[in-house]
Amino acid sequence: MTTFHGRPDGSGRRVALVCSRFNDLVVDRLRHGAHDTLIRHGVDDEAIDTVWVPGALEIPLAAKALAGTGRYDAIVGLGAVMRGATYHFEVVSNQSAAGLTRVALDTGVVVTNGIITVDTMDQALERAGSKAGNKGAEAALSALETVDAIGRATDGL
Ligand code: INI
Repeated sequence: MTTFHGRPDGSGRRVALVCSRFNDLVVDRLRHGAHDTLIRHGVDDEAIDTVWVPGALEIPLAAKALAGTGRYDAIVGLGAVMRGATYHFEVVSNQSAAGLTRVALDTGVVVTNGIITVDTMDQALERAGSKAGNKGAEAALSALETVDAIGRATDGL
């Protein structure tokens, strides 16, 4: 039996961050966490591109366009969906997550989900660099690990 484990080694990797401006106070912290994690794991600053879109619902389409360029090893979606702010919380959170999964499956490019879904601004800030860690950093780390795991298991094919 052969077992493959990915290591979050970012050297030589190219990564795109797709960020939504809605709740950008929070999203910028997620972006910062993701960027910092990529740099600390060896991704060159020049190899990180950041694209801003209006809201979480626009993240999957931008991710799909970027995946289609063939330039990126991984794409990280970063957003914040807050229940208090909208009557269509479920739509925005479910569709943005489903959209990101679909982009990954349709394109074969690693896409990770750093879109937090919370009830309040306090909960959002907790997940954007305080008590509950930084979900942007986690999504960036997951992206590097997944790229590496798939590369090992498929021998780069
Ligand atoms: N977009 C978000 O990223 N977060 C939210 O909390 C949110 N709320 O609350 O509505 C939100 N809505 C906008 C949506 O993502 C689209 O940009 C909009 O519907 C236009 O397509």
